[in-house]
Amino acid sequence: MLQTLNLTDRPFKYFTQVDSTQDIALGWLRDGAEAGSVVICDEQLKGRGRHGRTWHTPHGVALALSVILKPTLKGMGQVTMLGALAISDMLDAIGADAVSIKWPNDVRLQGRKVCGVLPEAAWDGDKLLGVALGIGVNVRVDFTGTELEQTAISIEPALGQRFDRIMLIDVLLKRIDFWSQRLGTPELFDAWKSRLDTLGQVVTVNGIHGKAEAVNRDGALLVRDDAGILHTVIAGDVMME
Ligand code: BT5
Repeated sequence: MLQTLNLTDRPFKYFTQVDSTQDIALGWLRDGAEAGSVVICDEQLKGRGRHGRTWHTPHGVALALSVILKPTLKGMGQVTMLGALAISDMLDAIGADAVSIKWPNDVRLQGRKVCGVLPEAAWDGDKLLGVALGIGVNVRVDFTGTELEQTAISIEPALGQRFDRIMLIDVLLKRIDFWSQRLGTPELFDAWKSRLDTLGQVVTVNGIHGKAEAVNRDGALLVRDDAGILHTVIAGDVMME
């Protein structure tokens, strides 16, 4: 019941049901929303992931929000890292263990996806207006019998405890503010890198099979294939063995 949400320190829009918080946030950005503004909802009908995929957000059992950021062009490359880090910090704060980030944008709890991060930019010609950082977190989503049963997880069953979604949003927004002030810094990059569970693993990504050796400063994954050639992977879905 997010109706009781009281965010006095930032502009926000709240909806019980919306197609996607990203659409609202991108429209708001074009209408001049300030950095830190947030769109929150209880349910999404057309929640989206990357490449037009669907993000599952049933009523009242998840966090679905879009935070407006105004990064510099240099900081843009770290917005996904920022989202994944802030969520990881929130999970730490509520006592979760086995929290990790699967390159590039999945936050995992006990090896399963608990959260997805989707940054989308709004431009006016070649001028960057800002970024809508979409975040979906499973709080008590029941995946039983769905195609996500083996890969997804929710916070409450994992921790065996009930959590107030407003409290979670409050902690999360504070961590987003913290990392927003550090966009473009080695501190943010190092914190993100230290949480990756992908490095050192044998992976398949974009048809390349090999060892995930490192990430570069732009967040790209460096994979050495079985013939010894090093590939720089900018985007893709990693399968780990
Ligand atoms: C993501 O995409 O992980 C980004 C998800 C961002 C969602 C937020 S919610 C607030 C804001 N408004 C939006 O409309 N979106 C953002 P991707 O890496 O492409 O992963 C998508 C895939 O994750 C799907 O194809 C499913 O396999 C899986 N998936 C869908 N819903 C899930 C869920 N609730 N928990 C775990 N996995 C899920």
